[in-house]
Amino acid sequence: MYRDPAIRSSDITPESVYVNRRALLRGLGALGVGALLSACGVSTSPAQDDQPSPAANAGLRDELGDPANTFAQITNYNNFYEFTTDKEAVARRAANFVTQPWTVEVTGMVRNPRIFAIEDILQMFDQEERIYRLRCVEGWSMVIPWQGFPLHKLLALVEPTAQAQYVRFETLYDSDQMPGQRDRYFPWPYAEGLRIDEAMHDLTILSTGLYGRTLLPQNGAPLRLVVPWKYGFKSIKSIVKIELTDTMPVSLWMAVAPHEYGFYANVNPDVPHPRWSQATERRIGEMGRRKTLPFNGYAEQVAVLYAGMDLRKHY
Ligand SMILES: Nc1nc2c(c(=O)[nH]1)N[C@H]1C(S)=C(S)[C@@H](COP(=O)(O)O)O[C@H]1N2
Ligand SMILES: [Mo]
Repeated sequence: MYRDPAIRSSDITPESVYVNRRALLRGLGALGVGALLSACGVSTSPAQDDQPSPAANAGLRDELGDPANTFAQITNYNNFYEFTTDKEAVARRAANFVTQPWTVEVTGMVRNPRIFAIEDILQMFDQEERIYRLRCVEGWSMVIPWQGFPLHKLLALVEPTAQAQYVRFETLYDSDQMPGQRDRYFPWPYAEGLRIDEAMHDLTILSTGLYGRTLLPQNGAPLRLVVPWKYGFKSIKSIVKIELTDTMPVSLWMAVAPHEYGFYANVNPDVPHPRWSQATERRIGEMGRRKTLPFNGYAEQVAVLYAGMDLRKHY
């Protein structure tokens, strides 16, 4: 179980810095002078890693009014099996993960296959803030203020062909850096997939940071997927390859336990995991449990994608 570390007084200032920085960025957006400022040498790119981390949650809430989890919670309770299956040890084990240089290959059924350097990705797409709930299939959840950009913006650049019906994502394979990949039980590298309409949905983002800071290794640096209406395992970390295809991708979890983890993995309180109920969840930092919402609270935006589908069959 995660325990909140004691808050030091030295952590108080950074919170106000973060809030002020957000206000500044909002102001810039409203005035549309972001480009002008860049030309003047004022950077609007994500903060560097030497910036102190926010102390509490900077007063942030999601659209349902739920307060954001703290930076400490989000960066010290993680699932990233490439490093360890111990959620509270991922941060330490991943600390020296090398994310530079880093490239992302976007290929398959596209007109313009392309290899992006991570610097290009950061520079080409405006980094938006998206405060999303993350619901792990294990029954815990958090609220995370991501920075990132919609996946559809990247896909538009490579121009998927008419045959492309799915998108497949792959994590880096490097068992020297990721000792968990020596565990022969799993078919590494970690892979995930989305239907093309899910991938094109505006809620689906590629994230590059959170709380105004560059993504840390434990959260999937330098680039990870975030699909907020699906169980957390769909939000694949440290992506090196994105492939457009006409065949439904087999994710790592589908390969390991197909009866427990399906392709869709939409958050659904009415469909229990074979070994536990999905009706409730434990929000990290809260006592007790809260009710799990259909599509993790995003039904209004995404239920239409699954009209006419039997969501018990397509779990
Ligand atoms: N490559 C990779 N991506 C992954 C995982 C993983 O083990 N390896 N775990 C998934 C699971 S189960 C969850 S709940 C989320 C957790 O993201 P977070 O640690 O940033 O909260 O990452 C997902 N992405
Ligand atoms: Mo998860």
